[in-house]
Amino acid sequence: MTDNRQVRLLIIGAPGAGKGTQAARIAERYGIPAVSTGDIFRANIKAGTPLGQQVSAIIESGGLVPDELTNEIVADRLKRDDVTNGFLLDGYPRTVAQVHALDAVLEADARRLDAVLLLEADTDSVVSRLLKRAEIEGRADDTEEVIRHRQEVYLEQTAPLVELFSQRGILVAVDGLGAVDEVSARIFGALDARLDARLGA
Ligand code: B4P
Repeated sequence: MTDNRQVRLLIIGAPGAGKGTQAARIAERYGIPAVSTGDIFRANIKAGTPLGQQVSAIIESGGLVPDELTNEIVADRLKRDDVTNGFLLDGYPRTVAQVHALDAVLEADARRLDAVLLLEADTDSVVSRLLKRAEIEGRADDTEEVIRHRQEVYLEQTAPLVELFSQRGILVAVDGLGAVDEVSARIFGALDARLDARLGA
């Protein structure tokens, strides 16, 4: 198994694919912190920090925060002590430029990714999930128009990363449809197998 070993993961998928939901569970299973760029931005918006003021309009419109800013935040976050034994990045990288920035940060410390988890879900399912969340949480970027725009941004800017990680041989694709527990069970099965193979268990 993967106990006492460093585990570095990414979770990637369309908005609403269940990244945040599953990230918390994966982080608990492997004893690593989940780092969500979306959560970092939302916390800053809520606290009214200069960063929050800078990004709130972008997030409300469903666009991406500029790479330079996002890369700097993640690079700083990955210097903290709690990621020494691994991490799960949720919602980052989202562009090819962010992949290159992450590569540079990891290479500087001779760190490498163990697996990139792709959570697959069709557009209709993710849109309906997000509309449901809108009723419960009232997130500013969960209106139908913005949700549709976020899906387009994902297809244009983030979906191409799937091929890139596949070429690197670290992509693990899992069906994100079904009950949350079912999806978690699929993820754990797929990740355990990948990590054990990679870490030589
Ligand atoms: P995120 O916070 O990453 O938002 P998201 O893509 O919508 O994912 P989220 O985690 O919230 O949703 P999830 O799929 O878990 O980003 C928000 C914004 O921040 C972006 O639009 C962008 O502006 C900015 N940003 C973030 N990272 C950036 C970056 N790297 N570069 C530039 N800008 C960046 O879940 C959705 C819903 O589905 C939930 O309500 C959940 O309860 C439900 N759900 C989950 N699993 C389910 C299941 N199995 N069945 C039914 N419902 C389920």
